[in-house]
Amino acid sequence: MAFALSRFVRAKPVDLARRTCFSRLERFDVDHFKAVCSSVITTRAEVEKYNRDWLNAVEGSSACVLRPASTSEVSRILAYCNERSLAVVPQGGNTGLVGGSVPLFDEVVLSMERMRKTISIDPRSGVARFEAGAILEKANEELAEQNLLFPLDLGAKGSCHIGGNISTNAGGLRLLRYGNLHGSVVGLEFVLADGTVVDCLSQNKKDNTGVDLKQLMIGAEGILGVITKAAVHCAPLPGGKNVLLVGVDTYEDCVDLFRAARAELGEILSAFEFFDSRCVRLSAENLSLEPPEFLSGKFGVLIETSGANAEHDQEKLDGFLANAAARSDRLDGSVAAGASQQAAFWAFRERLAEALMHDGFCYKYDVSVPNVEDIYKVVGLTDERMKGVSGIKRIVGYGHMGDGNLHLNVTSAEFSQSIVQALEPWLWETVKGLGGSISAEHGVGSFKAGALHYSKSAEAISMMRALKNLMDPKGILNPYKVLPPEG
Ligand code: FAD
Ligand code: 2HG
Ligand code: ZN
Repeated sequence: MAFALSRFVRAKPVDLARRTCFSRLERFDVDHFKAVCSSVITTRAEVEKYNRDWLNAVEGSSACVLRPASTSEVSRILAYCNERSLAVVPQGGNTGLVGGSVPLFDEVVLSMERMRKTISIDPRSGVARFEAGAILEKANEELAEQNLLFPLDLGAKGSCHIGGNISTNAGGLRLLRYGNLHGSVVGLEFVLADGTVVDCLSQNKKDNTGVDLKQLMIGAEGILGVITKAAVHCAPLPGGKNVLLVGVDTYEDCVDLFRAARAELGEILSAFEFFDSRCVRLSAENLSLEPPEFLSGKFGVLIETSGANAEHDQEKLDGFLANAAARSDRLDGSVAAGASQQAAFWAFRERLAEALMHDGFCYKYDVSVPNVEDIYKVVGLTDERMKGVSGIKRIVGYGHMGDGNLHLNVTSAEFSQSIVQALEPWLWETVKGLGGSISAEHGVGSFKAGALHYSKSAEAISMMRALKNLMDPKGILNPYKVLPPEG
């Protein structure tokens, strides 16, 4: 079956060629899939959405989507693909932002969307088990009925899968409170490229029996195996929540506020997010979100507290606000009155990714630096760098301040290779110079595979390659992603 050229070439370097070691899909392959998998899609119109990523930056030309309903179906599919050397892209909710969840050429798509059950919730231990395709938001609603909370929240919650979250080691809006998934995932079941099912689905919070294999799968972006089930240690559902939105003049003011919030709000601080004044304008222009007066022309800071005792939290928050007012008269903001205003405040931060897409094309960068003071430097340096580059609509910066994580976004009406060339590898070098990482939380995917060496040593990359060869010797799982091309 011939494959068409991608319409969107952002992620695919012009010189990236389809690997000739992979077989092309034949009619008899589809017939075999129909015998081992309960849902096989091959009609062009239906396959289309699985070929295109959320950013509209990459479009593959797969002719076949497999939607297994059980681990044994996944196992039989992979055993066959391995035998036939057919390349496979595992796909969750397809909300990934690094061109990792869609084919680049004609890879078969293995969508986990029909494996979406909550298997069990244990309200005593807080451990819940899910199939990999469980949707984050839906899982959280079921957990809330048992007074539990999934230890991850992000803007894509309505579509992303728990298996996708784990495969990208997603960070999200409350990492500073609940830590990352390497800590809260207690067990996984996964399937290797040759169809072997590896059962590490422990429900124990502590389990030091040998090498912790599940950790290899967390953040592996589908290159080492397919996650089919997960056991996650969930947090108690907080009894009360406060959301505070503040406008400040400078980035340094954001840092000062962050330091004070950490010290004075302590264990009840559940989010500390910042966004620059350009983001406020972006939300107004592209989403018609009318900003409160105190955000106009300012950096926005969103602070969330949550805890078991609403009265105690309120007391702490009042103390923090009184101290903040005494320290600075340049601070203005508001505490949300009730759930609907809390959601409205969150929208200024949570809907930025969506807002950017209305500009046309979005060049999305997700970097981290060790020192919180340095986060916004990257935006200033980018402004300088991009002066004179034509076609740019806007450059904005926002992120998860508590995690040293900047989301730097540049937009233009249409994709432009010269904008990419002005940004890369310059940005990777800049971030490396600050001691940071070229991917804080979105992963590497196909966008950053060639830049991995900016954040990982040659020895580390060769160990990653050795693991890949061990777990997927024919390289059929998510080829062209994460690892740089050999040589
Ligand atoms: P997909 O996009 O389908 O896949 C992502 C990667 O995981 C791919 O490489 C895929 O091959 C692999 N994969 C998926 N499922 C499996 C599986 N079962 N087994 C093996 N490999 C698999 N990320 C953050 O870290 N923090 C945020 O705050 C955040 N906010 C976001 C907000 C929006 C609006 C959007 C669109 C994205 C956001 N993201 C964020 C990106 C984030 O990576 C994803 O939203 C999410 O974690 C991916 O889940 P998914 O199910 O959509 O996976
Ligand atoms: C967020 O924090 C997501 O909102 C998306 O990680 C980041 O849009 C982005 O760049
Ligand atoms: Zn983020």
